[in-house]
Amino acid sequence: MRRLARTLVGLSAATALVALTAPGVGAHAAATKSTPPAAEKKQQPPPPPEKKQPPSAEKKQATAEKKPAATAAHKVMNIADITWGPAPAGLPTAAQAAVLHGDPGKPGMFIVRLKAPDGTQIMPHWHHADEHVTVIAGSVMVGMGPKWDDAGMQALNTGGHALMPRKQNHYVRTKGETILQITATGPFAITYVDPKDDPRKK
Ligand SMILES: [Cu+2]
Repeated sequence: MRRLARTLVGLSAATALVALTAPGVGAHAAATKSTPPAAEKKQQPPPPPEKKQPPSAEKKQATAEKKPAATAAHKVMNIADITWGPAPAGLPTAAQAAVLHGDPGKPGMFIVRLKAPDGTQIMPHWHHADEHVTVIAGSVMVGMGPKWDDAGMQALNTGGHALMPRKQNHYVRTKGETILQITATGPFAITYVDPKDDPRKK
């Protein structure tokens, strides 16, 4: 019994590690771990440190973890799984888009990827919501303000992140084939400072 209790302590301490290292199981556990700890605590009684066999303790935890997973389906997507389509109207026609999560046209958080060839420009524009831009591949030059100004642009490289606050005018130009990930809250729209720059009006 004493040996079992020690094993259990070791097991619970190791659980977090297993969640990070075990493939498949790890992805699921990592996703459910994002639930606020307080909420998780309410639903899940603290794991009894004694009397339980390791397998049943594990089973109990797995059952508890299924609850938050019901609100958002478990999803694993690699870059090869992404299906590209035409970019939404309002963006340069050379760009392609893929929705990873949510729907930019509806209320709520969404994640979209944009792929564009070298030299693609999105002229000064703004949005009604904060726009988080993460560079997945390639890089972009980013500028702020209502008028395009090469001298004021900053490089945002692969792996970089930028926040364009709501109503902040901004503009970008890709360097090399670039993939951007856009995270924002819908319904999302793009408004050009100069309507003549709007591809929908060309
Ligand atoms: Cu923008």
